[in-house]
Amino acid sequence: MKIIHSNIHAKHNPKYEIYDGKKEPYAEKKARIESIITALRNNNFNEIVKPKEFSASHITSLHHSAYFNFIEYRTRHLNDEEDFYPSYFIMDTYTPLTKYTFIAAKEAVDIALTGAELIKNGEKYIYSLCRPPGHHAEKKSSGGYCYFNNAAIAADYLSSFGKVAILDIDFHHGNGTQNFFYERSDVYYISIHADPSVRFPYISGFKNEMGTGKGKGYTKNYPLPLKTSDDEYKKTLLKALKNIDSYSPKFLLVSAGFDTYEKDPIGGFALTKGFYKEIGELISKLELPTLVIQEGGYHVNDLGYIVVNFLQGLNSNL
Ligand code: Q9C
Ligand code: ZN
Repeated sequence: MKIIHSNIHAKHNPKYEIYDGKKEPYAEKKARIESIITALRNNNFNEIVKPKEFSASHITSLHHSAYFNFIEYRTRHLNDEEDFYPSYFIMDTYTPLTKYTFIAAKEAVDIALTGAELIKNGEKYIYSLCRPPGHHAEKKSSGGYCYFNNAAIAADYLSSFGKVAILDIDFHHGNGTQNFFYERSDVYYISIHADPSVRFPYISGFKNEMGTGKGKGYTKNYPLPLKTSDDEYKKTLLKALKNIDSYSPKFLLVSAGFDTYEKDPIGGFALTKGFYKEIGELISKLELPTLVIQEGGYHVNDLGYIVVNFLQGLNSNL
């Protein structure tokens, strides 16, 4: 199984997120990716390859060009140590710009698109190790540590070659991804996440959001209460997998966040380390070409182990 990775992300290194007016240390740290890469190397995942460079038109066919230009040009003139909190094009105060945010966010999109192209060309499983994450990024706003929507851009690319299902298993609802495809039937968005009335993003991910117009019925949300256990989560996952199977997509994209882990510092579910292998196995039963895109997951020490478990579960079907 090929893993798409580069080191550019490490240059994007904000110091703080602002929550309720208070500065807190930035949870979406570069050490997350270092934990994952170390665990992959220690467990014989050795096919780690660099991304190709894709045209920015893949980004601007989903994101507004004024938003894209703003991220590119506004970051150019920042100093090395400067964190800039924009007053435009943002949905929250967790997502500052640094001098290197644009290049890191563009690289994360290239990592996702490189994976998508390999899947299009016949690979069964690819893991795109994106950072910064993407699923909260909307047409014209950043939010929740996300700038460009890696998963949505990859899904849009794949949709030219067949129907795509996106299974979003991050702890938080992927408001950005949902919005991009809310009126489309060629990309089915399905998410399992914490009840948005008590957790970020607060504005979307409720059960009654099911798509509109041509997209009616092609968005599905499974909000779950805090403290959800392995068993309860599994019941919901099985329903979601059944929904995906009935849609008969050509490709599956998994927006893989691991902040559902019981010890995650910003999550709130009770999933245990070992359960991620089973999640991978259950997904592999769909027998679909599957692009795994990295989203959240903030327990730096255990993150690598969790990802390895998940990918081993997915691979168990090969
Ligand atoms: N001070 C992703 O998982 N809320 N984004 C943090 C803690 C922001 C999560 C509050 C959560 C954003 C990709
Ligand atoms: Zn998350």
